Amino acid sequence: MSEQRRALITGISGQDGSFLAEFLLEKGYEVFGLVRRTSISSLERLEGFEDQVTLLPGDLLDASSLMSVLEQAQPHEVYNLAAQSFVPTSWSEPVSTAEVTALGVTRLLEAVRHVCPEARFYQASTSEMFGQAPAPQTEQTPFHPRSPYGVAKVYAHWATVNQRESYDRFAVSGILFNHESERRGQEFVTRKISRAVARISLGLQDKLVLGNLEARRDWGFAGDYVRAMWLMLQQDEPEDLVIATGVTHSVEQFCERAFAEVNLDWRKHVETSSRFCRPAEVDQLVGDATRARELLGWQPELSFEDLVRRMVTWDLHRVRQIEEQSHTAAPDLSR
Ligand code: NAP
Ligand code: F7E
Repeated sequence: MSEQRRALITGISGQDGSFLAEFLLEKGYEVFGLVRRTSISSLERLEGFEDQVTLLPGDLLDASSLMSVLEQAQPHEVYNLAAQSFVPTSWSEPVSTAEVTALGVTRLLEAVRHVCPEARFYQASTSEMFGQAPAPQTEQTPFHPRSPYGVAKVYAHWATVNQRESYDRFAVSGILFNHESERRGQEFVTRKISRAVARISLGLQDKLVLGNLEARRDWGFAGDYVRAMWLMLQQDEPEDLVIATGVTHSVEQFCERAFAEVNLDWRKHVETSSRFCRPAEVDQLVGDATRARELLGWQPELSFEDLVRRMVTWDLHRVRQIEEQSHTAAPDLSR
């Protein structure tokens, strides 16, 4: 019988980490996750399968913790999904973003090289590296990042390529376009909209304030994208690939579709404020994932319309649940 495959996921508590962990468990992997210490648990997204993964304490800021985690897990595959991933925060905290999202990758690459050099390495690169570059963007499109986050990711991307070229290692970078789900952080625009739509339709709020409604993104479903990450590490030769749907929509179109799910007119509820606009914007992203389709046989399964429906449906359910709990909570009679 062949040895059970072991995978280490950094960023396991995030949106993608949770989907990837579930995916790898279904494939029969032993899954390890690097988690940093937080004052309140950040493991909500692992609900239902937390006991099936081994969580190990560590931080991309701390090289010795990375060595220790790798020694314990002895992984065949390392998926580096950890990052400061919210673009606006990268302007308010550019140095800490670079420490985690850029230098953190060098710390991890070096730790893997010393502890388990045979492990295959996946780096979570992003369409934000293309920034201002004309669409559609392919593997050949030159990078022109528009935020400290994008700049940090370009460093991390080249650090990964350089390890492959310097040490003949299996290290790849997946250039993933925006992917969303009901597990998306609430500050990202899609989730901000789906949650507000649920609350507005249940009479809990009236307005949703957004920034630039004209920005266009190539939005896919996170569950489809983690499959591509895994496929990239199963190839004979390492290759960096663009993963995208090839379809782009504006923030306004996302609003229109999401409000339509609950039969509301988005124009009556959405306002804009410069508070949510960025010092430099990425106007339009559309990925061309032809190479991934050819090489991996990968293509997205969930359409834009189904993604919006899925997110709004889940938020309606969740908001109702929270409301019910707050009404049925037993009164505190102890004082
Ligand atoms: P996410 O939900 O923001 O998750 C980020 C993860 O990184 C969390 O688990 C977070 O842990 C962890 N983390 C942050 N700082 C860390 C540190 N110093 N040490 C260890 N862990 C740390 O992001 P996501 O949407 O799942 O994205 C996963 C990766 O793909 C990120 O690298 C992101 O930049 C990249 N990416 C995302 C997209 C997208 O559309 N989602 C597209 C392209 C690339 P806590 O729970 O403790 O905060
Ligand atoms: O913004 C516009 C905003 O924050 C999308 C991360 O996962 O994907 C994500 O980065 C667009 C931008 O995602 C609001 O200006 C308008 O044009 O949801 P977002 P992002 O910046 O594209 C990439 C691929 C990553 O790698 C990142 O880690 O929506 N927008 N009004 C708004 N955005 C937000 N957050 N909030 C607004 O009110």
